[in-house]
Parts: sequence; C-alpha cells; structure tokens
Amino acid sequence: MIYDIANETLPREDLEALQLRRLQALVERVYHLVPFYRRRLDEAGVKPEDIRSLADLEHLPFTTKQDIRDNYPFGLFAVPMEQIVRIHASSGTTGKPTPVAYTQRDLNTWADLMARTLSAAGVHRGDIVHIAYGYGLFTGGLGFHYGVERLGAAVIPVSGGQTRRQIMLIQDFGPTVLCCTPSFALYLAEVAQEMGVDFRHTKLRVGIFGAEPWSEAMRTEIEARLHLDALDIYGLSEIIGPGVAVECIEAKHGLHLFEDHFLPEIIDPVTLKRLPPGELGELVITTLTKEAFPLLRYRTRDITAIDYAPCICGRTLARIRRIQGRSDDMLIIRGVNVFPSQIEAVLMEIPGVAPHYQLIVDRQGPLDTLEVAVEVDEATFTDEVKGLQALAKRIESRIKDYLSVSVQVRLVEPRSIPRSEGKAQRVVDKRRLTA
Ligand code: DLL
Repeated sequence: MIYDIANETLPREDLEALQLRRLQALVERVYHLVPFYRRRLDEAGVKPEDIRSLADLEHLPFTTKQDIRDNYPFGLFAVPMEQIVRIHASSGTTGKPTPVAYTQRDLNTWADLMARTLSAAGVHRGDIVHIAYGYGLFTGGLGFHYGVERLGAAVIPVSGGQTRRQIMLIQDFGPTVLCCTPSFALYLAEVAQEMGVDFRHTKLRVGIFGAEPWSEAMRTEIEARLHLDALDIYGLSEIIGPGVAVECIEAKHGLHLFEDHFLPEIIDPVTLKRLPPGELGELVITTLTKEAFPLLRYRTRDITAIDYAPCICGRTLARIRRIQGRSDDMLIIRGVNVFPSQIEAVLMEIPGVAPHYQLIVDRQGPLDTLEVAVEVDEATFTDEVKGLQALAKRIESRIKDYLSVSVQVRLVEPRSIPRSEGKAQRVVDKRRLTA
C-alpha cells in the first residue's frame, strides 16, 4: 500500500516543481534566520532570489558535520527555543554528540514519513510492531514509535537490551514486524537458538533493519534464520532520523528516498562535482521542509548511487542503492580503498564462517596492515588445526582476488567477537588510537 499516494507517485515534472518551490522558500528562510548560513551564502555570492531552477542548487555551499560541531550545541537552529519541542542527537561514540531539533510541525512530518516507510515495507493496521531500536537521544526508537502510531498499527516499545526477554516477548505478544539493527537481528537469532526457540513458530513477517551498513548476503542469512522479509531502511539524525529512504516490499531493490522532503545529490567526495545517476559517490541531502534544523547540501559521507528508473511498486521516488560504506571510514590499505561491507560480502560467501567479524587496522613502520578477525561456526571450530589454517588461507586469497588487498585472517572461536544491541563496531583502527 502507498501511504501518501499523492506525494509518492507524483510525475517527475510536478515533483521537481514542488522541490523548487520548497528549495526557494528554504534558502530564503535560512538566509534570514541562521547567521551561519547568511555568512556562507554571502561568501558564495548567492542571494535567495538567485535560486531560479533546481540546477542552481550547485551554487549553494555544502554543510558538513564539522560545521554542526563548530556551532555546538544549538547554533544552527533556525527557530527560537519556544518553538522547539524535541531534541535528539546523533550516536557518535566519541566526543560530543551532534544535537538536532524539531518543531511540532517537524515531528508531524517525521511521523508521516515513518508511516510511509512502514507502509512501503508492507506494514498495516492490525500489525504488531516490536521496536528494538534504542529509545533516547538516538532517533531510532522514537522515530519508529510515532510512525507506527501514525499508521495505526500497534507498537511494542521494547528498546534495546535484555535479549532473552525480547525473545520471550516475540513469542508471547506475537509481533508481526521487527525493527532493529541488522546485527541485533542476527544476535536475536543466535540467542533464540540457544534458548531452543524456532522463529518459524513466531508470527514475524517482516523486519525493517538499518542504522548501520549491511550486505545482501547478510539479508539472505537474516531471512533464513528469522523467517521474515528483511528490508533496508536508511536515515541519519542530522536529516531527520529514520524515514529518509526505505526499500519497498514489492521490489526489495534500492531504497526509495522521500524526495518531496529531501533533495538528493551524488557527488565525487574529492572533486565535489555532481555525478550522474548510476555512479557511486557521496550522498548529499538538502532538507526541503525542516523548520527547526534545516540543512543545505549536507554531506552525509555515505556512499551510494541514485536510480530514477520507475519501480514496480508505483512510487515515482528515486531509489538509492544499499549504502556501500562511508567516504570517511573507507579504509585505505596501502593505497587500496576498501569498504568493510566489501570484506563482509566476501566472508559471507565462505561456508563455515559466521557473520561476525572485526577489521583491525594497524601500521607496521610505514605500512598499513589489515587483520580480519572472523568467527567460524561450531562445526568448523571442532576441525583439526590444519583444516582451520587452510580455511584462513582460502579467505585471504579470496579477499586478495576480489579486492586486491592483502589481509591477514585470524579465525576466532564462535561467540568471541563482542555482540552489540545497537550498532556493531566493525572496525578497530589502531592507527588513530596511537596517532
Ligand atoms: O542511524 C537513524 C536510523 C535509525 C536509521 C534507525 C535507520 C534506522 P544516526 O545515528 O545519525 O542515525 O546515524 C546515521 O548511520 O550516516 C549511515 O552512515 C548509517 N546508516 C543508517 N542507516 C543505514 C543503512 C540513524 N541502512 C548513519 N545502511 C548514516 C548503511 C546506515 N548505513
């Protein structure tokens, strides 16, 4: 079902006309309300009235996470505190968080976008939705929560933690929809197995997984173990939280981006020039309707490509490809660019290897080294040492073949890589720790 049929199926021409009107109003607003943007626009020599077509977007300055940090905590808010009704923050693990704000109207827009998201995933009234994204400063829990209520389905606000109890709730309350990070979904599968619980005997039908990178291979694994359709959802707190883009259940191929609220561009992260559809680059988003925390050309650092081809679901909204990695945590190992997701894809093709791994980057003298610590499954672990060594070598040569990078593989015991209830920490960069 399409929740907002009028806005999700607009002919491209009408959609672009709407985007232009909203873009013009946005630039006008930030120019007058946010001193930072007035300065930036003046420096770029752009006045609000210079935005005459969508192509003029290219004349606008970019905004980066550093800009938000430089205006910590509330310097980029575009409305007085009397109009702000909610504050969230991005889930950085180090340093100060990045705060973001919402007016009542922003919250309303967000609930609508999440209702659209859930509806694209095939969720409807009568469904019971188990939300295991964290509630709190993180946008995952509350973002989903209000979307489910807006849609009119039933919400179980479980939040993170207490994995065994979550399994019990899934058995007893009979949720039909599961929302959490993909790594937590796999962890649930593991703990359920330990408890002797078979997901075939639950009512779960669909899972909406995101907030961290994952791969097609991981989708296959989750679907097999949890017996549900696994869909990818993308979002970031700076833009709104979850509710920026999602796969539709009909095609399960690319994430529809809600272009009537968010204007996307793909740029080359080095030259900053715009790239044509189909080419991989960094996603840049301009928020078209946000009141409290509008952003011009925000550099997400997420790597994807955009596709304007029509979709079988009937939505005319462009689709972005599964996020391939980040332009800033892209690993550069002896000059070769490597995304953790590419290593994951190789690992997942190898029998005997579990989907739990960590990449440890270090430096020996002037040379970067990459160690891949990966768990083997129970059956393989009981093999003799010779067999394990051969397996490690096989993985090393596979990675070398596919990614042209030499790595050292360390096979570790089942369950020895730390599990997370939120986002998994896949990369340990010791170069940064010692720098
Ligand atoms: O992770 C919002 C969210 C909550 C999205 C629940 C989906 C579900 P932040 O904590 O600000 O917000 O982190 C945003 O997470 O820039 C990406 O690098 C990464 N990310 C989010 N979704 C995906 C995804 C939330 N589906 C950052 N695939 C983003 C890959 C993702 N990476």
